[in-house]
Amino acid sequence: MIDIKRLASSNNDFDAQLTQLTAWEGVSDAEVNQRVHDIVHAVRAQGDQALIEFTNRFDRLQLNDSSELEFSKEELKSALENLPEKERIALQTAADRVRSYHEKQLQTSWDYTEADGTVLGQKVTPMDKVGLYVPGGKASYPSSVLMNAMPAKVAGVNELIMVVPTPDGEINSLVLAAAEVAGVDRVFRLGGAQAVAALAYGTESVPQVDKIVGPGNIYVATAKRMVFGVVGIDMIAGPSEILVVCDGQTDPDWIAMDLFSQAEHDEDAQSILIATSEEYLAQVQASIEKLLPTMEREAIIRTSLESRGAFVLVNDLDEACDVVNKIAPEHLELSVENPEALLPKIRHAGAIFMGRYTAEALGDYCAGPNHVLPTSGTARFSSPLGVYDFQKKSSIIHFSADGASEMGKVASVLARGESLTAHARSAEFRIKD
Ligand code: HSO
Ligand code: ZN
Repeated sequence: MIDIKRLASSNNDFDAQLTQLTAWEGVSDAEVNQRVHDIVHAVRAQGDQALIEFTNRFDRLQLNDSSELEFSKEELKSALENLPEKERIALQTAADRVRSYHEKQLQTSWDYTEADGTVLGQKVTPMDKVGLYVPGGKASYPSSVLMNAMPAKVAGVNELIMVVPTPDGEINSLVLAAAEVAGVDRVFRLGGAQAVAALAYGTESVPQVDKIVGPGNIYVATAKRMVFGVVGIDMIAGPSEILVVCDGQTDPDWIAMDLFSQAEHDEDAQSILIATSEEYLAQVQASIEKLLPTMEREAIIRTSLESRGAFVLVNDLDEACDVVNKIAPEHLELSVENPEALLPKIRHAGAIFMGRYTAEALGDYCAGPNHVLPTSGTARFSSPLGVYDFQKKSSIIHFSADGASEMGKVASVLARGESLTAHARSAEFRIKD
């Protein structure tokens, strides 16, 4: 028997229950903060030497000198060449699709000319250097290497530097192969807070980057927060989430497995099903009971479903959309006959999977859109990782003599209102009599 929370929109305290269900506290810990602080400072002060020592201490990897911090170009190439053909083709197919999708996101420079000849515009440029953190161990996902690296490459980032811990010298060869397919320029055997510090400040061997992206454990997340401002960072991701809205017509086994697919990421992941009938919820419950014992990650899925999962009963699909907007899920599956009819009502979701055939898992690997998505309700104000995260803009202002004269008068009035005389006179010098 698996015990999943039941909520119903007809309950008086439904909103409060929903808030409680989805509440997620990003962990922050004073002791971790102190340790990360010490590591970051050691890397700043001692560079490569500190990296070698921390890598020895935390990853049990003895490096003789700093040249061993980096994988060679040959190691990256052969990781890809030595993959079984099936895996190589799958990786390349996924990379091609992710690239094509992201090419559509490229933002370009623009300008316009006013009647007096003044030109205003925006110039778009890629970042010079970007760092990509890739976790080691159980969360070392080659698909995430593609999803983080490809938008940066499409944006035109000059140098993409990846760090990945290799505990006891071990590396997942698919991760290296994915780096090669995505066009990552350099890969270092580094992890934890020390890797983030190296990317943020640079060492003798590791180049200083402009932005650091990629998921990591609490040490990595804490280090990223600490160096924010020196470099840019992406969002700090919470546990994975899936919210399925179903009209009761999809095979309940499919829905059960879709819920498992995110629950298997970790115990804190959140899988929620919204449906319009009690009978259908009972069918999915039966599918879960039947399928759970067949899962390799049974224990993780069970803990996730029992601690954070839920079945939500609503009166109709309109109401389901209201609930979706309140939750603002990372992944939303609209497992209904006519998802287009619901789409206009959905305002907050990281990625929307339309119709019964669109399993969220396809989006994790090869649909094309990014799988790095806003979690924990942050889809209310943020977007999937994209090319735009690696492009920045400069404003372009080019006044004609007439334009400078006209706007000089406006600026002068406003500057004097702020008692900033130099501003006022600078503008006034350009006013024609
Ligand atoms: N669903 C995860 C990404 C992922 N899934 C990687 C499988 N591998 C993001 O929420
Ligand atoms: Zn996933």
